[in-house]
Amino acid sequence: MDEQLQRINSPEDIKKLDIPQLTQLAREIRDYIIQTTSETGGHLAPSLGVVELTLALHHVLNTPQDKIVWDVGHQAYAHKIITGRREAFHTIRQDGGISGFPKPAESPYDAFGVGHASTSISAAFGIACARDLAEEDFRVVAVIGDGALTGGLAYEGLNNAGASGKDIIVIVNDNSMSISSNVGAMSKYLTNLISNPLYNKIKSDIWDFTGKFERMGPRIRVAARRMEESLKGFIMPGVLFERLGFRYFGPIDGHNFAEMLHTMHEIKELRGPILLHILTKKGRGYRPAEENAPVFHGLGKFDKVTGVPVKSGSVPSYTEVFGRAMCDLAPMQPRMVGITAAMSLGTGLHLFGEKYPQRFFDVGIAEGHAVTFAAGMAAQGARPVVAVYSTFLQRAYDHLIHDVALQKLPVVLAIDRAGIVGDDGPTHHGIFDIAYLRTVPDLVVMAPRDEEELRHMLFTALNYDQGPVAIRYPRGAGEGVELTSGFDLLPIGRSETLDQGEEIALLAVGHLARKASAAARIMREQEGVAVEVVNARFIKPLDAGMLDDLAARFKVIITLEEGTLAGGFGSAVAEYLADHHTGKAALMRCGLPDTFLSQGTRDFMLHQAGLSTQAILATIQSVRAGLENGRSGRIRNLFRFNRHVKTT
Ligand SMILES: Cc1ncc(C[n+]2csc(CCOP(=O)(O)OP(=O)(O)O)c2C)c(N)n1
Repeated sequence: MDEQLQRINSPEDIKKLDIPQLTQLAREIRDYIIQTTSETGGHLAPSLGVVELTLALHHVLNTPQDKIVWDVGHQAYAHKIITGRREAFHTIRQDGGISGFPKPAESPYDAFGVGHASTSISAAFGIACARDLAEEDFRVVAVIGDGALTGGLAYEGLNNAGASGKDIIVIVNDNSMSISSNVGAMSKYLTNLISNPLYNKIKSDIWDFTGKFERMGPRIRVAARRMEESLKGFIMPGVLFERLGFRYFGPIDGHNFAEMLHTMHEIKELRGPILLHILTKKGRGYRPAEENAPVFHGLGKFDKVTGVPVKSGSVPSYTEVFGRAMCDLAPMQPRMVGITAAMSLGTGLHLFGEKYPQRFFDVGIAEGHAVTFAAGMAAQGARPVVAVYSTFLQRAYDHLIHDVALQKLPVVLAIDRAGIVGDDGPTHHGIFDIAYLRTVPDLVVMAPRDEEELRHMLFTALNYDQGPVAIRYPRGAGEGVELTSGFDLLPIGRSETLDQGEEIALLAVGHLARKASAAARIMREQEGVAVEVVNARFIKPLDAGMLDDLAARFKVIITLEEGTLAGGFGSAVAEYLADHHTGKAALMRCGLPDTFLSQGTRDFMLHQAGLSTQAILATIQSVRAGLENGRSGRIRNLFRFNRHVKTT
């Protein structure tokens, strides 16, 4: 490690540095972030873009008494490095390591926990109000990107905070990018502010000029302010932030220390809601990231020299198969449209968008809007497919119930990253969707056993017109099965038996059906024991006939799901068995415990949770041992032994 960075143990050390030293430190921090993320993966481009901003904030503010609330938090790597986590930085996003996002439990400098977008202004305003009630005195700064500013929550925060007159600073980090290019009217508005040099020139001239008459008291500043107001009304297309109650500063160059420090020192002393608009370059200082910010937004390991991502095998991901199936189905379904909330790359919908731009809608980081927008389209006869990550669909729960399901509108939800996502950790695991979806009336919920079945499910969903359909599938590579070119219509609510057996039945959701089948094969080959395996296919409606049959024929039914056990698929089966008093089978539920899971690799975490092939095998063997001993109580205890999951 080079000179400056080695000496930075806390933000106190930053305050002593002059601009050349800060510039040197910024360079070293960038190198350190690039080197580390090339080995661990992570959110590289966002973090490189805010190095100067981070140093300037800690230079001017008195952290941690003053609070910095990062939006999304994916850009906080430099913040972590200079707030005592320099040595731990190489463990970022790994099992037992530091989080990839701000986490108050990790450091007092992380004022608010985050991972989802657009929360910073609301949270910062809450902190400001609590501060004032307690008659405390510190500054609160929300740092929000132009992408996160497309989320409705950001406006709720601005609206509330602006009218309050309370002391709060919002910094808009404008790099014109969300993950992909930013979209929407606000993005255009910000661009307009940047490209209005006349206003900016006159404005800074006025402030420079009046600044020279400081001793003449506030009167001249008041006059200048009036001039600025009328100037804005005259020259600018709108003074949105000012009308919302914020005093607007900027745009300034977010990589220029002199300008940043000067402006921040000035606004730090001002009272009331302040909005500072800074311009930055995403991926700044690393050419591959500057040139391809969408790919370098968040990625796995890569070659630091060439910038080429390390390839992770040749099996196509569920995401890719979904994206291609959308393209294949488009000619057959002329009214089908694809909708994403700023995640076209992540969900694979960009493939459809490139081929059918008229039928592709990126609505910004606005999941609730995406779902209601889809409802509107469906009400008018279109066949919308909303491609969304499980964790972000949480934002759209009321929209799904009130706007979609209640009206039985045929909206398809393609839910990617359902289950454990791995290194992004607890803010991003998609483990609640089974529990929150299966309680919605008239919603069909499916999970494919492999990427080929995903194609058939998408086809089935688009041919079902009785109401909405959700299809949940996991992160990462598919199962490597052969992909056909045709599409099959699956009977709604009908499961599929993969293996015949006796005594023990495994009833599995999604890809776990294949793992269960692999475990059953080992049992058959090594121990001569036949275990029944059923691919549930439908989480809702349940296959009642299949459940009656299993309950009548088996001693133990084991449900397997990559989702929270509380309220999950196993709970649905338990409810059915209890309500229908069917059979005598003991039911065991295998899934994720009622806790926020930590981070690590997906395979490792699945294994810890008892959901790998080996762990399922161990469970079958334990249950068999329990059955042989005739101690049913022991079966349950043995079952618990698999769940050594790490929590947050
Ligand atoms: C509710 C929600 N939806 C989607 C995402 C995924 N996501 C993470 S960062 C990001 C783009 C953020 O853009 P911006 O705020 O401009 O920050 P930048 O990465 O450009 O610095 C998106 C869509 C998220 N974190 N939260």
